Amino acid sequence: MEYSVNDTNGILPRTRIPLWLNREGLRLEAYNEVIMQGMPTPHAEGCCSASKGAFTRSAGYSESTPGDNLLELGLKPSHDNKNLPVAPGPNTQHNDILLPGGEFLMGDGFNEGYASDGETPVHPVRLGAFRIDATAVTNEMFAGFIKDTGYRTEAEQYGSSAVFHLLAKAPKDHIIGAAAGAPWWLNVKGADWAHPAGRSSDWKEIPDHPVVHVTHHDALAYCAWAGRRLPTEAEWEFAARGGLHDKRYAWGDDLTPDGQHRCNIWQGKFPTSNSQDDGYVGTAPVRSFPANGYGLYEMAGNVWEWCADWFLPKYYRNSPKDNPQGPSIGAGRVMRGGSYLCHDSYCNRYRVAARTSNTPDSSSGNCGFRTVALTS
Ligand SMILES: [Ca+2]
Ligand SMILES: [Ca+2]
Repeated sequence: MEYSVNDTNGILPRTRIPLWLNREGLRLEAYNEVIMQGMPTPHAEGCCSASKGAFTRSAGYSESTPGDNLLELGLKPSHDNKNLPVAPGPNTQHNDILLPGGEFLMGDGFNEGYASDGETPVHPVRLGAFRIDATAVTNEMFAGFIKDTGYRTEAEQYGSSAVFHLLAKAPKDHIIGAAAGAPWWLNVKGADWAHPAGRSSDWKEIPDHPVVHVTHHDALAYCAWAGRRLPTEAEWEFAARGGLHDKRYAWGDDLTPDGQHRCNIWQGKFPTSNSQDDGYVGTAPVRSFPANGYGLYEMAGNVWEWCADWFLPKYYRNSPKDNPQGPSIGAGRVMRGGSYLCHDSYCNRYRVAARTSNTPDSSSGNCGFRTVALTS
């Protein structure tokens, strides 16, 4: 069934629109005018993901509580995902790695982060042992969850999700808007985990790529089903550092040691020209790049990864030393590692200390997650 932009009002009442959309109306013209005539200067926010009021909200918005879908599954949405009921799926295979824990220095020791991200002060953190996935959760893994539960992701409920403009595979009239201030993000009807680039794409074409278009709520639902949890931000950074101390990246201080790409980010001129020197303009299959010292793949780049914590830029100023769990409140949930859209010129968040966030009901084509075992 085809829809035109004018039909949108007839479609949206049975969908939900993420909270980060606002009411300024559809902006298809933004796509036509800005994409075709040249992009505005990228800034440090819009490259990470489409959120924070990025898209426009259309008429027909229906208020409903994020997490409804969890309740339908019998899974209670929670600010503490460790409290979610354990309901292991029958075929979940998580190839995880036991990390010893211990004390490390968390935060940016190079003063290279964006001040608004709050990567400093560097502070000592002590963790117990934990088991973390070697890779991000893949499309095939997530499909097992969907098949077993019938869960509908929030992007499926909303009816659309954010796709980077060079990647969209959808009828033109599925492009229902572009993000204000970051028009390289298109709001694509029919984009969801199973259709990562839009309706004309299918996860089965890329089963070993990380799942994307999953909200924080969706990630928690998966974890509850799999009998696992999201890593805390501190666990994520400990894992990303791979046993190295005071290093910029998961493998050392040089972005491309010996001229070799160690992660999937952006080469070229963002957001219009990607030379794909690292081999990929969008997501890469997991295990495409060398593992870090702990045997963990793509901690940098490829897709952002949700963490359990709420995000507050000032959190490091007085966070506890032992096993910090994040602040009790925040505007969004922490995301770590950067994505295929990162480039040093505007978003160097593929460093191990880099952090950003998104609202827990936001989804995009460059954010997924990996999980941690409930017991080590
Ligand atoms: Ca790339
Ligand atoms: Ca990653």
